[in-house]
Amino acid sequence: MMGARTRGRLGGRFWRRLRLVLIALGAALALTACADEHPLDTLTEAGPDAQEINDLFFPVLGVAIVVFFLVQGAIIYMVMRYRVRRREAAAAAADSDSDDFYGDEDYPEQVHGNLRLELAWTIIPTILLAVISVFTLISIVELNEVTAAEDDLRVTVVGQQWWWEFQYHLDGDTSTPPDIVTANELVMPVRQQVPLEITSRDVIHSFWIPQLNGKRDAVPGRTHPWVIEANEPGRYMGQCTEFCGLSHAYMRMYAVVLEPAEWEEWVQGQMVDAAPLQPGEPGYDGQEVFLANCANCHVVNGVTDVDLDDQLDGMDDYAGGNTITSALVAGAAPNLTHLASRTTFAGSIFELYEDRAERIPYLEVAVRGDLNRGDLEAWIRDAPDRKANDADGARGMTAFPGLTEGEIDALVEYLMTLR
Ligand code: HEC
Ligand SMILES: [Cu+2]
Repeated sequence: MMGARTRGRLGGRFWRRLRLVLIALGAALALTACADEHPLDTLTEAGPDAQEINDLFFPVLGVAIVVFFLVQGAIIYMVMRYRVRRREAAAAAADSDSDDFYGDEDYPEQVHGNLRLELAWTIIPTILLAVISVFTLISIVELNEVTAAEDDLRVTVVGQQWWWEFQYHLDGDTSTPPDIVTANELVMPVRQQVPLEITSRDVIHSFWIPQLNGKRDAVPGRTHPWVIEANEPGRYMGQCTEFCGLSHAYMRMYAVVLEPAEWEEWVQGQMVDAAPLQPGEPGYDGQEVFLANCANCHVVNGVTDVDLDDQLDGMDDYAGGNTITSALVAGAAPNLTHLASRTTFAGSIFELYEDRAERIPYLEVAVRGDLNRGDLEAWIRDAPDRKANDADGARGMTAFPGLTEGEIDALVEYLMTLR
């Protein structure tokens, strides 16, 4: 009797637990759905490569769901069909002289092995997995196919703790110094395959813009080819997807996809150096503060007088042994020549403009955008407070407790001239 009652109570607890699990699952799904207005979205592809992945993913998911319900269904059927029913158990217990409510003679027939069943559940999954692996291999080969011409745009992607640098080679030749160097926003033309060369300056990172393609690791000392392509203009979020230290979660990026004409205009704009400001010009004071405090790490083409040897002196930690081939590349910090033309900063975790920048055409944000002054000033004042550095301070931007508020205002005014 005892046994049967305990069983009944256990059953009740099981259903209560199941209900809790389902509620938690539902809440998690609901919360993740509204966590961010630009989620890292793997399910709505926005380019042919991501399409290729989802064309594989959804059929496999379908097969997996069928298998799941078949297996779980069989288990639940067995449990229900062959469970000890309370009344039977009580009767058996009454009959028996032992405490055991199920006498030995009442156990169901015990069997061992069933050749046909076992063959079936070995062969069917093997065939299933073999078929899936063939389609997977085909997809892997297709994802690696580069259809862009040799002299088309190529971008070297450099991951580092904890931001992304993009070096543009307009003629496709990655062995020469880049034409454009920018950070965190990979601006690219729509409906055109963009071949990438992915590498790292320090530890292993992984490049991932889920709406455009899968992941590819960024490994120091190696370059991994990859491609991305987008069907529609827009801003697609990406994220470092290989744990790379303290601020790994804050190592985001965007692919900014433009119509061909806008893309051309962007390229022309980025090729222009910044003109050194003269005394009396707005931003001049800020430029002075910048040259005194910031130019040993940050490059502003045409303004910072780059002596690469000086610059890299004591910066080995940053450069990670990579050969610096261009005066545009600081080897340490984002190139700020066109900072104001970007919509985000610091690994794309802060918006540079208040009003959601994608509502303004990308090429106009620097003119029409409403500066997010709070985050930018806070960043300059104390970057490690906004985004954690390594404990040894050898990574990321240093704090500037010595700058006055006036100097910070001047710096911001200067940075906003960098369009
Ligand atoms: C020790 C080197 C160093 C110095 C000095 C330095 N920075 Fe930085 N700065 C960095 C690094 C590294 C990053 C990227 C940090 C990140 O994204 O996590 C950065 C990022 C930035 C960014 C965001 C750029 C982007 O596109 O994401 C701005 C703006 C900036 N710094 C401004 C300044 C100003 C202004 C100064 C001078 C007061 C300064 N920095 C001094 C290393 C430095
Ligand atoms: Cu990372």
